[in-house]
Amino acid sequence: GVDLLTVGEALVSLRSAGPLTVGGPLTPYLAGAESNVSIGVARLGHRAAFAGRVSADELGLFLLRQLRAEGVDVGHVVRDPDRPAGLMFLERRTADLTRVIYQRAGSAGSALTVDDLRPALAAGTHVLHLTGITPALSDSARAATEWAAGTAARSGALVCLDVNYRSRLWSRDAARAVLTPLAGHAAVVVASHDELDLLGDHGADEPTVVAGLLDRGVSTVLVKLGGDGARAYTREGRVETAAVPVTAVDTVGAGDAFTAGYLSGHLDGLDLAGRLRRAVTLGAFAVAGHGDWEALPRRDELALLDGRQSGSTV
Ligand code: KDG
Repeated sequence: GVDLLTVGEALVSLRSAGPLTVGGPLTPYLAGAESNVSIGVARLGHRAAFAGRVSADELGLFLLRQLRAEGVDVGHVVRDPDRPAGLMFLERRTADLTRVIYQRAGSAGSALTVDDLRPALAAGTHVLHLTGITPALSDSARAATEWAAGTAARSGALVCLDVNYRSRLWSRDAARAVLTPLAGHAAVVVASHDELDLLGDHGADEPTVVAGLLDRGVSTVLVKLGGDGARAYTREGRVETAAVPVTAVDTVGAGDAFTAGYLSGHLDGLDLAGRLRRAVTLGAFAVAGHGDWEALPRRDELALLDGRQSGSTV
């Protein structure tokens, strides 16, 4: 077994440094919220695995190579000879506005099935991490996500669900109809403030949604507040943490880093304040560097941003 298993679609992301132009550079990276979390956790020394379906061509191999290089176990990834890799274009239109274009309909990752996940779940994991992206990809991917959440929860694993609402994949109403019941399998639910009403009644406020989740057996609800830090709710009450102050250069992947930090803290047996502290620390690393996950710390770097002066040399 492993410490953490994530399930989802790993994507080839093609990033431009400026507006898309003929002959301009597009640089390939590995992206995907769930694989980002597996890398964040693996960099901190935990045993992390990623399961899903990738294309059998060079692009699928590219994804597997990056994951292996980061120490993520990909032994249960299914190679699909008939479907292409999911693509994501990130067009840096202005310094702080990046446009996203997906080309993932009909991709290998979106064809995920329950059977694809049986070996990874049977191998065992302490933590299963899922996001609300995967069930938006196809009916079979939704069924696979629901099956994995239920199976892992029944086996005693800690199930973590990050809402990760993607408006380019489904409507808020469609997301709410799937994610509200799915959250009932999770012990940890992660959302940004504006995603909370996808976990309860339309328009419900934060206290109402949180109370509903805690009633349905969720033990911890984490609300990400970006530069304002995060709030955590449990049956014992509410804990808040400020963000670690850094110069943000790229916010993509910050939420995944936050979740990776929280789950690493869980695996290390930290208390709630310690888990939150690690979550905001990884979020800070993610926004302070370019790329979805490239800037995430190794364990010996966790204290690098503590008490930092701007422009300091270490
Ligand atoms: O969290 C970062 C993700 O948004 C990115 O890696 C791509 O998974 C992705 C998605 O579906 O948007």
